[in-house]
Amino acid sequence: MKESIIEVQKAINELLLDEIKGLVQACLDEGISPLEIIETGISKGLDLVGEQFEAGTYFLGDLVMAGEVVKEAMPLIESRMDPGAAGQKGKVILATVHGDIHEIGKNIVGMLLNVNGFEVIDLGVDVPAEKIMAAIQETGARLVGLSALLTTMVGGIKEVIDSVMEAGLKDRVKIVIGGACISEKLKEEMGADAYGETAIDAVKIFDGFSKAA
Ligand code: B12
Repeated sequence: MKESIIEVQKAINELLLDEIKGLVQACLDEGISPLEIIETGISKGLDLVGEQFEAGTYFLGDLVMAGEVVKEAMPLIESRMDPGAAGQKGKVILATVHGDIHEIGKNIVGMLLNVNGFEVIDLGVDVPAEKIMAAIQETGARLVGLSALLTTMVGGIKEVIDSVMEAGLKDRVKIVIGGACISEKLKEEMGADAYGETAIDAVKIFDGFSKAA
């Protein structure tokens, strides 16, 4: 792995707010793709932060700071992504489930969907099922992406799926789930239409559904 991308990982792990932009810029100058910076630099750096939190060497304030460090870098990365043909592949409603305020992964998924030609309706974090249902009804979107990182909050996914079923929309609306605590097994248990491990998977899955629609 290139030294410059390891520097990005380290800067996230060490919460270096003032240095992150310069380090990301160095990666871009070396020709490292925005996607590689996200997947290998930023996400891996956040995994290291998570490990320190689990080990008890980092606390909640450090997690907050890690989020801020990533936010500092994202506009620069986003500015280097090829803009897609706006919205032509259809609308995707995105949300982090009720009770969960993790947004970085969802935002990356949204950014990639956007540059790949989807119109993204981002409802934000801690979104209750009713709000997601209302958005489905109002916008006519047939694709929904739900993000969840907290094991204790995955019930929020089931609530959305049950609401879609109750409204008689299960055949029309496809629900794709992802986030660090989600698995293929959980997807089966919840009755979601697909599970994507990464943001790149998310694009492939939504592409498939939009072609089939
Ligand atoms: C940063 C962080 C925070 C920040 C988030 C800041 C922000 N603005 O988002 C803050 C401070 C809010 C936070 C809070 C908490 N956190 Co936290 N957090 C993290 C950390 C370190 C990184 C998360 C992250 O952004 N990862 C990087 C992104 C890119 O990864 P990702 O979200 O998984 O997304 C990728 C894929 O999953 C996928 N994806 C994501 N969404 C979707 C959606 C779809 C549709 C698809 C297809 C794909 C997809 O694509 C993305 C890119 O490839 C993780 C550790 C970790 N390794 O995940 C802990 C972690 C998730 N947090 C954890 C915990 C426990 C908490 C707290 C409960 C701590 C506390 N005691 O209060 C609170 C909960 C607050 C709440 N109600 O939500 C635990 C969760 C354990 C569990 N399984 O339940 C973790 C795993 C840390 C740990 N190892 O213990 N956290």
